[in-house]
Amino acid sequence: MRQEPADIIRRRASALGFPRVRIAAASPPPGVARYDAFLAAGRHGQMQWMERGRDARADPRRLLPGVRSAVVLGIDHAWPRPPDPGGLTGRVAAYAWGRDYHNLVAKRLRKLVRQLRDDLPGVGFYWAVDSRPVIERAWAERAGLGFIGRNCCLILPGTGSFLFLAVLLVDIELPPDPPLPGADRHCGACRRCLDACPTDAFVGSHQLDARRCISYLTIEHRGPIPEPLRPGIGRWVFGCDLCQEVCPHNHHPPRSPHPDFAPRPGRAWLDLDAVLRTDDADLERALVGSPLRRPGAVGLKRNAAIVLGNLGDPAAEPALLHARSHPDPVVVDAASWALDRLAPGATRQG
Ligand code: B12
Ligand code: SF4
Ligand code: SF4
Repeated sequence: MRQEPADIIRRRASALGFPRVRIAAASPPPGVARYDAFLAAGRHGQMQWMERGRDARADPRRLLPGVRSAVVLGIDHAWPRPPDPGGLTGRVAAYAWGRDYHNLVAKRLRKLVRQLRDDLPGVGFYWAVDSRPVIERAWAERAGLGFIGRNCCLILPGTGSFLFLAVLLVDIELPPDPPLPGADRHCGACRRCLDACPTDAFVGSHQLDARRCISYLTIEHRGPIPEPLRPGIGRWVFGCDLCQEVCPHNHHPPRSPHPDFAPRPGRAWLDLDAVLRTDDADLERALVGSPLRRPGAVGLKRNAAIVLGNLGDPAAEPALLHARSHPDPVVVDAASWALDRLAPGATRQG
């Protein structure tokens, strides 16, 4: 029996470890007005690439001429958080505990497209995960994979939001899936995420000012982190999960079927003393293949110093003094700030 293209795509995606597959019509592209408002308000901060990719997001024909459908893939990454080791450690957002999903998902998407080119000769594809100019959550919402919560995350009722998204644009028409039924598509009276954000990054429901978000500050932002925001960073040395952790949809996330996203030793809680004392090149080498590499050694050391300042433990003094002689002024600034916040009893040397 001849298989429909949508069935072939689902079957191939599932065999490659992507069982959550939903389809949306490509026209008109979703989310563009919200995206423009985000940029117009400057909420993207230093993420200039969001401006550069605006036109392709608004018109996906620039990515794939004749695009008719978008296939949205959801990839679960939830694993239980390893226990808090205490001491001079900082928290890492769950998505970064294992292998870098960018590499892993991109590799499988390339394979998927190769297989589909054989299965469906003449059909055009364009794949995207994270850094390519596609508004993934808006497509996922339209395809009925989940709904967008007040915390801006794509939430699957009964599963939660600890999942990555990827999109495959296709230049043939595929039967679209319906959006989730109305009753499943909203947060109701809940506002926990908005109240939980320690840096007041939410401008309102479904609206984030990235410039205040710990995830942006610790991963994307270059240079010193504005001082008034440093205390709110608390123990987050890379990314932040607070607005997801408080969400009732995330209380029992199913365990990811992908062992690559399981926490690697020492990656859910970073040893901050070691981060500050390790040579920059060695630190970056140790983080090859991990999302933790994104801020570079300087960014990670800056974050580590800020968390140590927030912990206030005098035991951090030697590592902070060491960081204060780092060649990059961003690390020196963060270390000096942190030294000033250590609990009384710490001896200031040097
Ligand atoms: C830039 C970016 C960031 C920025 C800005 C985030 C933001 N909220 O805008 C920063 C660095 C802060 C960030 C943080 C995080 N990110 Co991020 N990020 C992106 C990226 C590359 C672009 C997002 C974007 O375009 N933002 C601009 C705003 C305006 O767009 P948007 O939030 O996507 O919202 C659109 C739709 O949701 C829709 N929409 C919004 N609200 C509503 C409401 C209704 C009712 C409707 C119908 C539609 C709608 O319109 C919006 C604009 O078009 C995407 C990947 C991608 N290519 O899409 C990943 C992505 C959104 N991030 C992701 C993740 C995992 C995170 C973090 C959880 C990481 C962490 N733990 O630290 C946090 C979560 C912060 C948060 N609460 O949003 C995942 C989200 C998975 C999910 N389940 O939602 C994505 C999809 C990456 C991926 N491929 O998996 N991120
Ligand atoms: S990721 Fe953290 S800082 Fe960013 S909006 Fe959510 S709770 Fe706030
Ligand atoms: S915490 Fe509540 S308001 Fe926030 S996304 Fe989850 S259900 Fe919606």
